[in-house]
Amino acid sequence: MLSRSQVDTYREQGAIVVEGLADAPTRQTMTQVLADLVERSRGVSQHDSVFDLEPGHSGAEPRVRRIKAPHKVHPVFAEFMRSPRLLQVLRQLLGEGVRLHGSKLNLKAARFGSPVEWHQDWPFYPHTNDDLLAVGVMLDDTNVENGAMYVVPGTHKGPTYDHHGADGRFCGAMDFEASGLKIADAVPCLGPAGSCSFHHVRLVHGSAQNRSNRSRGLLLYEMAAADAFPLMGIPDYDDFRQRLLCGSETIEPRIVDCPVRMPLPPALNQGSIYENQTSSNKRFFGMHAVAE
Ligand SMILES: O=C(O)CCC(=O)C(=O)O
Repeated sequence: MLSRSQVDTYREQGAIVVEGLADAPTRQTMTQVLADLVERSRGVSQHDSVFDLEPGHSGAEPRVRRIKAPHKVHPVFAEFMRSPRLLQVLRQLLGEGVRLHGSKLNLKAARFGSPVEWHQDWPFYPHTNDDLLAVGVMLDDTNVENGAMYVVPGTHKGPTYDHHGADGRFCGAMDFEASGLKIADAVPCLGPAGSCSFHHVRLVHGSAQNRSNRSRGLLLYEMAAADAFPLMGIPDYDDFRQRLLCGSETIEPRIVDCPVRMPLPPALNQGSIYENQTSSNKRFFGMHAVAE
């Protein structure tokens, strides 16, 4: 359960980190499942519905950037998102009804784990109201060296930035330098393994390449208030209903006036944020060679 001051910090700054939400057995199972999946990726040569591959991936040297929709890949990821401890926190931040929008697991492996360029999640999946957030379950001790996610506090109350690059297509990345935001205001979400970050859907965030010798797994669940309906539509209503984690179903969306930019025309490179961002013409973080 969050304290009053943690809830206030989330409302004012748009992000909090809560230590100890995922216990050691859960984390160890997740880490083992992940290692098994990376092993399985030896037989995969292209991005598919489970694997987003790092540049340089091969059967001999498997390099996985992301596991897509991990809650569909292994029960440990589906069980944690329904755990009473997590749901209690989510109810405090989003209200009684909470629905999973999606999940992903960004591996950020030691030495080569890719950066995620600055962005807001909101333009990827705008809804009728902005009571949405992402939970980031830290699978490893997370610090600046192994590629912690940075957030810019307060930006969840500001504009929705242009994520459309130079050619006018959605590219999932904003131009940080043009935004007027200051890098000195960005703060890392740090914590021991098992901590969870909670960041508002409109908060500006991003993370650098992992140039350290330690991995940085971040399991992300995108969560929405049950009365937030996706503006891009509901392709499968049964699936939508099954993703309700707590509270009651409603067909009456709550509509709130917030700045929206639709992810249209769609990104040239579909599949994941990493793929979307390859068409961005501005790189803040970029990839760096790391000496052996
Ligand atoms: O993995 C990270 O550091 C950031 C992830 C993120 O923002 C995303 O995947 O949308």
